[in-house]
Amino acid sequence: MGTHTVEEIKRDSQRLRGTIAESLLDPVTGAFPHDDERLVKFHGSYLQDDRDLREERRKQKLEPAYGFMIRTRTPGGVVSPEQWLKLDHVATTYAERGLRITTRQAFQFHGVIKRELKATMQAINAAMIDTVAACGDVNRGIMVAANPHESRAYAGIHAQAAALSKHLAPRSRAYYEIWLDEERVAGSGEENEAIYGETYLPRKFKIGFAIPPYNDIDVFAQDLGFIAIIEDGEVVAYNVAAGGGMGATHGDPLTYPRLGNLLGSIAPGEVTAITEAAITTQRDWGDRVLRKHARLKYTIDDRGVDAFKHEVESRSGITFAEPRDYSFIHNGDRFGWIQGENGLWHLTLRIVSGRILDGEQPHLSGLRAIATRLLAIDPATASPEFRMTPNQNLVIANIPDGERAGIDALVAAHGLAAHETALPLRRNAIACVALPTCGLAMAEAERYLPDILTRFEALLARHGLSGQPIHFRISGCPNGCSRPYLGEIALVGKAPGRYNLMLGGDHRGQRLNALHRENIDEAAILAELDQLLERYASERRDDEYFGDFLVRSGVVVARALNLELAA
Ligand code: SRM
Ligand code: SF4
Repeated sequence: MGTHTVEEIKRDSQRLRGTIAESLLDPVTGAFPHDDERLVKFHGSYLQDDRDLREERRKQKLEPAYGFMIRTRTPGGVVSPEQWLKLDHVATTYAERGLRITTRQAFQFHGVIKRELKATMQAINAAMIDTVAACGDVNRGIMVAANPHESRAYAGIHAQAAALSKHLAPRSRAYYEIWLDEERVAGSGEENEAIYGETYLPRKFKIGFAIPPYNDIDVFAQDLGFIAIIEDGEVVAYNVAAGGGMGATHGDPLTYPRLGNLLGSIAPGEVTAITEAAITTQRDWGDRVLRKHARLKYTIDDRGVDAFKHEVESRSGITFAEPRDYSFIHNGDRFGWIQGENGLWHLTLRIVSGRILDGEQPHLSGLRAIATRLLAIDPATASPEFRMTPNQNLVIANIPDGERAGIDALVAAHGLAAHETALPLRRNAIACVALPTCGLAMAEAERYLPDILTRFEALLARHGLSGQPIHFRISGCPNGCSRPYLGEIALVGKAPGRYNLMLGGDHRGQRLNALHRENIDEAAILAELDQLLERYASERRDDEYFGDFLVRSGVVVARALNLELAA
């Protein structure tokens, strides 16, 4: 029997069921058969194996050390203290390597064995969090700026994103039947996938809401990005951008990172209709033959921005207005305590690569202690919550003034104060997961980040640049999960210990960087940067960022956002 294509698997899956329930019961292997492996992604889980152990297991004639990754659907990355404690329990009971905050404000658990997969899904659900559509050819986790300041507008935008996430979730009951033992109700008509149809989307689809002047969500890297226009604390409109994406394949010019195009502005009440129109256009126009070419960015390049915009207008019955004025100042996080307009306080902590473990420092225990303390806050005074940021950091939000000292003490006692001690380079760096779990990794990223940063810091110190907030991003392969093509400096994995050196992104997420040196090792990377930092130290203008300097001085030709409007 030949391998089925993903389109066939989706079509024949009985609304994403396949034979997952049966495969779970097969005691012979820790894996899933091919088709179920594809389908389980729609339920928020990936089959992986520990790549550190692959060779040894092969020699011992054992099957690979299989484990499942599970990703939550948490719009805007918000969880309550109660939910935090339950997710901590899931991590310590079923997973390896703790809790992992992702670049799209979700949690991932790694290394869950097949025998415990169902119990883990149930434990996550007990926290009132599901994993439906966290992966797969559907709308993924919706991002929301982790804005600690604009509290009133933030609350409204978060509620809008959460409602949109629910609206765009598949109607299939497969998740509830397989993982939560819901009875199947035949012919109830509940499962009509009016938005997706029986083969869902050609590829994943990503949505994000930005709140200027911060572009922490990298709105131009989203398939569909909404930029909130706020007046007197209220959202009065959204600018809409479409066709962003990062993924590429080495050596394949058909694939490339791309910044979204600004289509125009809409009223806040028009978000759902515009989103549905964009998604159904991509459903009908997207490439269903070549998966590498199936993201919205390629559909838009193939058909033209104008054609896409007009189709969305015609399907939604909404005409885009001129975009409203906005400006971004940066795409990182603001660390430390910030007071919101509502008088409550928000503390942003630096979490390196989003990995929360009891390792060298007891970070998992520390956040457990903080969550427990937040539970004791009188709900009449505040509703504290955790907010994961798009840069893999963590906001402890909505804290009354009187609680700050207690939280600071817990932060200090558990080694969670890197936001105060780390240099800007280290505070802002992002790494994707890569080895040992990611099956696509060609080189290290998360595990290499601390060391490469130490070497970069030595270079910066040598040139008197230690305080410079240079944005550095590293990915273990060109798929771009850490959004590396927006970094001022980025390393994109090519082979073990070898990377493409990309240079010239900006600080606002509005300019793609460019390939500077291909397939080089650490020594060559450091030598190249040493030279460029020397020039930067002596030739830069006042307050000029490194990426801007590299572009101005012609070291790289980088592509800035095309702000020309579609007709
Ligand atoms: Fe990603 C695939 C991890 C954000 C582009 N991504 C993967 C997989 C599932 C590998 C696989 O297919 O077998 C990785 C699992 C690794 C592991 O062991 O956990 C993976 N992606 C991640 C996360 C966890 C990275 C992180 O360090 O935080 C992020 C989870 C986000 C979430 O919560 O939903 C993550 N991935 C992204 C982003 C960033 C974003 O969305 O803002 C991108 C670039 C934006 C984009 O989509 O264009 C991204 N991931 C990809 C791609 C390339 C897609 C493409 O269009 O070509 C793949 C490969 C694929 O889909 O075939 C991929
Ligand atoms: Fe894996 Fe590549 Fe994504 Fe990194 S960028 S998590 S190596 S798919």
